[in-house]
Amino acid sequence: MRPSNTAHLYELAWILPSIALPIGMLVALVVTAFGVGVHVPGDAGRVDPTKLATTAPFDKPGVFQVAPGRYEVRMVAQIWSFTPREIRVPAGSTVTFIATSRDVVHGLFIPRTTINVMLLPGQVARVTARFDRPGEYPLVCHEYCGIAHHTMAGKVIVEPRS
Ligand SMILES: [Cu+2]
Repeated sequence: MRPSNTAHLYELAWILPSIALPIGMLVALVVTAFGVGVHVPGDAGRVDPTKLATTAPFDKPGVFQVAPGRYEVRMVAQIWSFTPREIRVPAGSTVTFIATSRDVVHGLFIPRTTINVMLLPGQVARVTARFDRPGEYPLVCHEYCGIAHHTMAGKVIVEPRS
């Protein structure tokens, strides 16, 4: 083989992965966005974090049934707790969390679901998950928010359908 042919092969060996890698990344992006349903939280609005006590829907935090099998959790995070701390829904419910932070950056993470967002003061996060399996789901802050960050947690209790 002449040296020029070898150089040609080396060039091809470099070009092919450089085409395959971005295609692979694009496929991974499309699968996570449309197949698995992982999204960047949308801009669900802004609020004044110093006036949450008088700003709807955060003036009445809690769990609200909005339709049969559909619930809305209006949640406020603050050092070092979530309000509400405990959420009870029947199995098979679709739950939308509308959440924000009163003070510093917190996180809202529920393992084994698609709920995983940062809660920024003044920024409203809106995320939805379906809870099919009965059981207790921990609800944790996964953004370091100060000395008692590790105690900041709550739970979602999914009750079996009667
Ligand atoms: Cu926190």
